[in-house]
Amino acid sequence: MNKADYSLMYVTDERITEDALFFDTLQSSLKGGVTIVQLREKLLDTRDFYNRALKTKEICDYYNVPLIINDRIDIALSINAHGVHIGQQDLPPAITRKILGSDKIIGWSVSNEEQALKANSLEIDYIGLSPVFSTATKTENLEKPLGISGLSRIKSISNKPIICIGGIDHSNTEVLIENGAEGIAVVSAISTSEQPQKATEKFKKILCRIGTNK
Ligand code: TZP
Ligand code: MG
Repeated sequence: MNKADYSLMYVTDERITEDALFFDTLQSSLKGGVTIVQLREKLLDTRDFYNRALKTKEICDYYNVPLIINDRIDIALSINAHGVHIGQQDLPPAITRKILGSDKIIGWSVSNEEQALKANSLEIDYIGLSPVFSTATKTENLEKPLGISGLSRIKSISNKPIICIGGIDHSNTEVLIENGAEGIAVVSAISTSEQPQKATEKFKKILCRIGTNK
């Protein structure tokens, strides 16, 4: 059972290091209607990550939108986040489930068929399929873009909701949903927009039109 609406995930941009701008952009995405937020911080030390997570949780709670934390199970637990997003190099999903219990959301990054098949028997809530298109936002540990054909291949063998990430913008959202994605996860198309709220609203419109948005 889905623990959240995964249709439009805003993944925060670690390149926004200034707090004021970070929280402004977050609020705009929430006002625009993102359905879930993932706090992804690779550059902050633990205390700064924790402080940012605390405030992010407060803001997401105000908008009644679930918050998940990238990589850091300890930080997710310490702020009572809704869950985590973990990658292939993080703690194994089964261990993560043991630590977090059954109620929390666990998303797991998947880049190929082998990982997708493995995901089928794991207690995870969604797979984060990446990268679907080429992106400049993430450079480390990034496989070749899967494209629509890759999404279709994974969709045909997966029993988990698929959230696509990597290079997603307004022009390629529809084709992902049409080919089986449950949702999209977006960094730069929201965070680098001059008007993040409008950019989010435009995603919502597309999702509503094709019927994935509740
Ligand atoms: N994981 C796979 S691609 C990616 C992450 C975090 C970055 C996606 O960023 P953008 O700007 O939406 O392409
Ligand atoms: Mg990770």
